[in-house]
Amino acid sequence: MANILIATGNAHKFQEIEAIMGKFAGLSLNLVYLDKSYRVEIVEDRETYEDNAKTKAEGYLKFLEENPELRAELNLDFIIGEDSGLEVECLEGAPGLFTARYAGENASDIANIEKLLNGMSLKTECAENRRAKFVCHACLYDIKKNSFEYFYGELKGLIAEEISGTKGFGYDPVFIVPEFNKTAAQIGAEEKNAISHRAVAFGKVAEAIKSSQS
Ligand code: ITT
Repeated sequence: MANILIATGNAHKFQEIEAIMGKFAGLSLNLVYLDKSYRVEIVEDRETYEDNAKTKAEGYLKFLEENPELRAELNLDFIIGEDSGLEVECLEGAPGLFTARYAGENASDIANIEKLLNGMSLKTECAENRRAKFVCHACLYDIKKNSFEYFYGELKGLIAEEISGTKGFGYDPVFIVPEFNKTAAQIGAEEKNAISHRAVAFGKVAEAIKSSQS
């Protein structure tokens, strides 16, 4: 059994990662989530997704070093940081690294979506090209080896002109998944978790953990 802390404060991400890794054959995992009540402070100010993902893993490690009882109780083997984002072609890759805070620090999902749709409606290129992708970078910190490894996944799609669907989180209500011709908020969690950027990256993480155990 591997004990793994997912270094995120986003409960939706954690649920998806749990569903994705939980289904991985031949792996026995205990995934841990520290909700917002733990108040782990992370400053996400790096210039790449990889560095931000590493910063999250290191930030949670530091938090556990300051809380030795919790650290002993969790008895972790790995800490995984994840940084993800949305890149829209006609906006030259924006919102990119700023995806979570596109409409400002602590912006709601709906405020971020509105900023995106308004920005796209003002750009002529966006009338013809609504291609976009979700990207996911995971940083696997192996506590015993004191090593960091990086894994990547992406999901290509299109930005809808309006919101549809109530499932998922973040930009899902405007992200059309071509395979289903529906937004990621209209398809079920099971469908999303089979093909998403997070599913691809965390499938690779699961493979790496599996091979480190054998
Ligand atoms: P942590 O840093 O605590 O993990 P966060 O939500 O701030 O949580 P990120 O910094 O990685 O995470 O921001 C990624 C943002 O990209 C996220 O808040 C969503 O708005 C968006 N996003 C990422 N994956 C998504 C998905 O599967 N569906 C919809 N939006 C997604």
